[in-house]
Amino acid sequence: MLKFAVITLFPDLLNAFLSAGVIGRAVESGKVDVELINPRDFTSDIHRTVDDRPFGGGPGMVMKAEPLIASIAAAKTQMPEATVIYLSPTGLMLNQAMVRQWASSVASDASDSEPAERSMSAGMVLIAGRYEGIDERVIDAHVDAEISIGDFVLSGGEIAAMVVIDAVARLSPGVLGHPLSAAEDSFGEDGLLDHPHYTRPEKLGENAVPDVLTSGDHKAIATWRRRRAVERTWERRPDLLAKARLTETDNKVVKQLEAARDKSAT
Ligand code: 4H4
Repeated sequence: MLKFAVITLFPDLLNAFLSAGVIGRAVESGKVDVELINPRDFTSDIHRTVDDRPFGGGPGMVMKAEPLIASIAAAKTQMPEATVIYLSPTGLMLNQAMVRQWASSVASDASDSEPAERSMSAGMVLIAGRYEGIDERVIDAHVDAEISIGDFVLSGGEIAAMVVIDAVARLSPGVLGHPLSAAEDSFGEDGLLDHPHYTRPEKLGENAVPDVLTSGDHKAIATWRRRRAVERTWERRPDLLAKARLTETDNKVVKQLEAARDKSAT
C-alpha cells in the first residue's frame, strides 16, 4: 500500500481528485491511502491563525511554522519513517525518474538514500504551501526535499501534491488496468515521448488511421510506434533524446531526421 499525508489548508480541493478515476479506485481498494491534515486544526489562538506578515516586510503572507510542525508530527505518528516533501517553485524539478524511485514497491534502506530517492514503502508527507510560502525554519528542520512541478507559481501547492500522488500511485502494482501501460508511457524506461494513439472511427472525415495500425502485423506496428516515439522526441524534446536509451535502429532514424532537416535547410 502507498501511504500519503497531505498538509493543506484546503482539504476539500483533494476530495474530488481522490474519488475519481484510477486514483479513486486505488483509494477505494486500499492500494493507496491519503490522509488530509489541516494546519488550522493545530492552532492554539482564537482566530486559528496559520499565516502572518513576513519579517523584513514585503507583500503577502507566510505560513506560520508551529501549525505546520504540529501537522508534520501528526502525519508521522502514522508514518514515522515517511519522507517529507514541500511543494514549491524553489524545489528540485519533478521528473519520472524520481516518481519511479518513490513508487518502487521494494522497500529500500531509506536511511542511506537521498530523500528524493527514498522508497514509498515508508510513506510520504506532502506539504502544500499557500501565500508566499512557509517559514524557512520548517524546511530546515523538518523537510527532506523541496520539489517543484514546474517553473511557474501557483496559488497553492495542492495541485502539485495531486500531481505527485497521481504520478506515483499509477506506477504502483495493480493501480493501472494494464501493467504495460505505465512502461509504454512517455518518459518510460527508455526516456522517449510516447507514440501517437488512435481509436475508432477508422476514418474521421478525410483523416484515416495509419494503415499499419490496422494491419494486424504486430512487428510492423511495434516498429512504427518506436519510430514515431523517436521522431516525436527528436522534434519536441531534444533534451530527452540526448539522455534516452536508443537502439541502433533508433540512431538510424535520428540520422535520417537530421539529414532531412539539413537538406531542407539548404
Ligand atoms: C510556495 C508559492 C513557495 C511561492 C508557493 C513559493 C509550486 C510549484 C507552487 C503555492 C506555493 C505555490 N509547488 N511546484 N511550481 N516564495 N506552489 O507554485 O518559495 O517561491 O510545486 S516561493
